[in-house]
Amino acid sequence: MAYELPPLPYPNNALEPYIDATTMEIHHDRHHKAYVDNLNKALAGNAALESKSIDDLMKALSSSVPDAIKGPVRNNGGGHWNHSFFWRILGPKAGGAPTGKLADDIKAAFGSFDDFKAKFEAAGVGRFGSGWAWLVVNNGKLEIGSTANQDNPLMGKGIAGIEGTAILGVDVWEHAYYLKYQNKRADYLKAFWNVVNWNEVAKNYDAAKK
Ligand code: MN3
Repeated sequence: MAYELPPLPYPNNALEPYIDATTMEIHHDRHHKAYVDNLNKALAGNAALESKSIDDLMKALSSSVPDAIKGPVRNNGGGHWNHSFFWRILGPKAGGAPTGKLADDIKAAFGSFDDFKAKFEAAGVGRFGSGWAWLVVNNGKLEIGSTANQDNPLMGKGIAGIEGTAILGVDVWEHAYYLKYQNKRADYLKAFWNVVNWNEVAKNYDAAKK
């Protein structure tokens, strides 16, 4: 069973004015689609890997994916997982601040919500080239990190440099922001907070803590 491009859970223009409709259309319909297509090409004929969920494929990257296709699976499988995750933690009429246990634990871990945002933005700005910034639950604790290219925490520390369960992430590839923000990645990251779907992040947090 081949991997499939999930539909965006809202219209292309739903995140305006913070993320523009053209960026969303190209990002989902072309970039994400290309990761899915190239992942399927890389796995063609390997029924055992093709039948895994994308989560399990990421976790199996270091142990079960043959060296001959490890590079393409890392890049394109990572691209598929990361973008599928990203669309869900964004939303229209979103933003604001988390509530409840997640809000309390962010405050305990980082000092305040504003301190957390500053540290998360710094992780995104500080990632040289293309990659992602993440908020993960690692051994029950909230941590901020970043990965290069399409790596993600599920791949494990040996590959991605960080580990844990991602509950929030932001794409800092230029394709995610260049049309509207040009070279100003920091401005894009500040605008990102207006479209974070904290209900979904809280669900991710609850699941990660189980
Ligand atoms: Mn992207």
